[in-house]
Amino acid sequence: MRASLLSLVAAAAAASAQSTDAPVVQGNPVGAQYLATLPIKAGSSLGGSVQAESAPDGKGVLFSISLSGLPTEGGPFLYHIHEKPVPTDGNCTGTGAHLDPYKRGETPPCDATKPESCQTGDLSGKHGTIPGQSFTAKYTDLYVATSMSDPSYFGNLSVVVHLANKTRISCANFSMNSVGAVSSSMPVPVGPSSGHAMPTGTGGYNSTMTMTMTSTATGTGSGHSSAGESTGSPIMPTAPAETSAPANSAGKAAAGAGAVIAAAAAALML
Ligand SMILES: [Cu+2]
Repeated sequence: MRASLLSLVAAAAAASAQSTDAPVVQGNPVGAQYLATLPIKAGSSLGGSVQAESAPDGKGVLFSISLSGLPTEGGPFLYHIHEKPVPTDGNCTGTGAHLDPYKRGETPPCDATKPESCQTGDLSGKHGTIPGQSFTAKYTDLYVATSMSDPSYFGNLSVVVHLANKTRISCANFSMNSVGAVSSSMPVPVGPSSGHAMPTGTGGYNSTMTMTMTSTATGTGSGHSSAGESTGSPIMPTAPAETSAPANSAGKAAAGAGAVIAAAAAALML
């Protein structure tokens, strides 16, 4: 039965590994900002910019798009982050395909109601095409990164504007305005979880450990250890009863073992 449960879990894991969905990008460096400015070519009035900066909570990237002078025909227009920068000759064909680190490919077309399933660089697929000759939009895309180590990083890539028939009518490289600050990871969960486990799991036996910790903690004056002191002290009154009645302590040990099993079971369910 346990084996079948395990194989079920393995099958579920394999299924999710096959998925091409893009993960939500967390931890984008706060304040990171990039800007792509479309060059105005001779004989064309198309211009504008795509500004991108880390969302304030580091989850995804906030885009501010402002374009004007789009053609009177050939829309609705598309725009994407492409997988390569614009070459020095300015030829938009050199930008290659779309940014697509999770390899979902061009087909089927992006379903905007499932943005995680779209090509990461398919901004107009996820957030809407450009209907007219000028366009402004602001939105957060959760699947692109301002962290250089992330496969969805776009800061060294380009944005390309297309006619509806995919013809590339303009392109520009992103340039960095600010690299941003990487927020430090918080080791908070360790404290509370070990604090809970100690009283349940080992009961009275552990109270001596807690007390030793408390006495050294007063010396060093750590704020976190003094929080442990308050959970430790309620156990103290049970300690004398334990030493005076050996039979009782065996019962307690059994109860303690039960608690350990329950805790282990709870851990497995997580
Ligand atoms: Cu494109």
